[in-house]
Amino acid sequence: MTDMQTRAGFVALIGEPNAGKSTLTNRMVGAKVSIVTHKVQTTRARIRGVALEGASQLVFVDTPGLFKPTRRLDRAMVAAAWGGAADADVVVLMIEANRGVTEGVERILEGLQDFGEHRKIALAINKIDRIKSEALLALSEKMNEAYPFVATFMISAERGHGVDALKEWLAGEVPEGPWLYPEDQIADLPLRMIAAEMTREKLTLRLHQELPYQLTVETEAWEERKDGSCKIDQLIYVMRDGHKGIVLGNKGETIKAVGKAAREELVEFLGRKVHLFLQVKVRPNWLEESERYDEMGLNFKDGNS
Ligand SMILES: Nc1nc2c(ncn2[C@@H]2O[C@H](COP(=O)(O)OP(=O)(O)OP(=O)(O)O)[C@@H](O)[C@H]2O)c(=O)[nH]1
Ligand SMILES: [Mg+2]
Repeated sequence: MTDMQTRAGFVALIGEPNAGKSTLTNRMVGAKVSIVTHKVQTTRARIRGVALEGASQLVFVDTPGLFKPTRRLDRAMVAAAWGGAADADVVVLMIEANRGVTEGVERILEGLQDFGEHRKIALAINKIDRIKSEALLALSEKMNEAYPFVATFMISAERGHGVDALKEWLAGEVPEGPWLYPEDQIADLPLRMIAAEMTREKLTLRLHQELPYQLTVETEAWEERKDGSCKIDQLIYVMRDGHKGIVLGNKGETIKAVGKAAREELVEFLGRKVHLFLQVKVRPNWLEESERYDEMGLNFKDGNS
């Protein structure tokens, strides 16, 4: 038997916030490497998840949603998303079937005009479980009139419909060459960052309105213990005293519940016992501190207006 020619490359997933990019990344990888919530702007930096398909290694680059930025953080997120697309071998634009061609999608299509020539850009219409097939065909036609996508896929990242076909296609599109990561690696993100993200996901799910957008989580210390468990200390930065009170909750019950949920997920991810300690700090100006961006995996200067 002859050895199969291996292939490997980067596949960037771009799209509006909430399109399902992180859900698709996790499904492709077969594990939760990127956090998911029903709220917009969940992902803040590029998250790499690694998947195998036949002889191809696909490095999925989950990116922050593309939207009209106002704050420094927003601008840095949008820059990170376009940067991820620029570095990729294949770009997949994800849109939500049930929302159609929104203003946000139109803005992204405009962005692709400047950027797209000589690049492989495919379209994935996601959440097809939410729309009738006639409407889906019309949407696909409209999108392909607006931009010459090299291929179009109709998928449900959550339920898995159409995902295998997309994966197989991608496997043939990445360039020939050796694999970029060891066979058993599924993510390229420091563990301390993954751990911080898990806590941020639980906070985002539990806190209302603007609060999730005004906090950040950092892993301060990670201690491996002799009994095989690990002790993780994390800091939650908020902007105001009032926010600290909300994150703590009545008698500390909110932060307790967040800690419990995050710890359970960490145990599953790491496969061992975890002691997680959360502390809330008021830091009114954290959105303007470059160190915070380094911790998030973002470029502070990308946020310059
Ligand atoms: N019905 C349905 N919901 C989906 C599907 N895919 C994702 N979702 C939901 O859509 C919401 C957003 O999913 P995410 O994966 O966080 O979206 P995202 O594009 O990464 O969002 P940002 O990180 O904010 O840019 C979540 O509530 C998902 O469960 C799908 O195929 N069908
Ligand atoms: Mg996301």
